[in-house]
Amino acid sequence: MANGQKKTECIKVCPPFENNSNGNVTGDSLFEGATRNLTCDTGYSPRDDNIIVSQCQNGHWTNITECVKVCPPFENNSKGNVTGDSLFEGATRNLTCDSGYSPRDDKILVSRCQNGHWTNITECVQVKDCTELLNRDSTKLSGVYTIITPVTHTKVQVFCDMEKDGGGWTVFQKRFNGSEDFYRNFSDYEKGFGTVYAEHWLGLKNIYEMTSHGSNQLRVDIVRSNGSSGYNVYEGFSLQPGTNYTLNVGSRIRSDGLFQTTDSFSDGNPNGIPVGNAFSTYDHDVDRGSGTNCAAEFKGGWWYNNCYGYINLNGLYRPGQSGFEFMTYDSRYGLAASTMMFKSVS
Ligand SMILES: [Ca+2]
Repeated sequence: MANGQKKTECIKVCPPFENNSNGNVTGDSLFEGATRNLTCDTGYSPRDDNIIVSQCQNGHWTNITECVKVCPPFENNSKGNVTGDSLFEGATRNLTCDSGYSPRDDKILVSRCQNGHWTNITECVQVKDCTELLNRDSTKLSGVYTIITPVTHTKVQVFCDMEKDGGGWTVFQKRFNGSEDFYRNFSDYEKGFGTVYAEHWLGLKNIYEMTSHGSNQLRVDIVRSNGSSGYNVYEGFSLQPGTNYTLNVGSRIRSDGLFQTTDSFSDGNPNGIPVGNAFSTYDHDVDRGSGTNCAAEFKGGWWYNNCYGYINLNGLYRPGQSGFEFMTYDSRYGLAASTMMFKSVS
């Protein structure tokens, strides 16, 4: 038996393999180099997708992952989109919200599958104004955004000023070059006109809705034809429900660069203050002048009294010219620019 005489050596064998409780490990040999394959039960998947084979090395089994629960199919967010395919441990889901919606918690945009459960992912919620947008994401810049009005849930594009005076301001009137005609009928003033990228009026309906909850500040900025500027900030800004869009404005809380006499919203010429008045246009005369059509006479749409003191911000655009029918705020001289905007403070 010189031929075929074998000399057998003793080698370490691996211990019997412990079956995974939520799956099955196959393979018989316990010798060096033997392998074990992991198959997980339905509803379970390998914790580490890449480790499903174990090998017997020097008497030890190399790591084999355990079977863990797979995550349930992810419920798509109704106001956004959740992307990601795998349901395995460690899989991720990314949330993108539709226009007009924003993550409830701005910091949670990714969910991860852990032990059969998705970690928290935030939901998409409606954003009703620029203040909310900035509150959810303090890095937002000034520009055009889509919001959803809180009453009729209408998608509206707005210009947000995210820098001035703490930011979060929703602009509802902007004039700076006379490109947009502001001598318009009631329907136009109710629904809005112009473009948020340039001169515009946001619309009484939208302003009413967006200021109908909580407390809002009003800020008015003007620039005169000589380049000087000024502003007022008031508390308690809103429009009353109904078709008259009656103006509510509270106390002036900040002001700069304006003539002393020009707190015209509340304590100017008593026959001229706009607070408490309905909104009039030439075809919708609900002002306090019984014998006059203020909007027609002074060429604007406004909360005319009988008819106005100084403020005629939607009057004709004639910078530097003197006249009652011009776009004025603190004098009889036509302004070069104006911005009206509100901010939620509740
Ligand atoms: Ca009248």
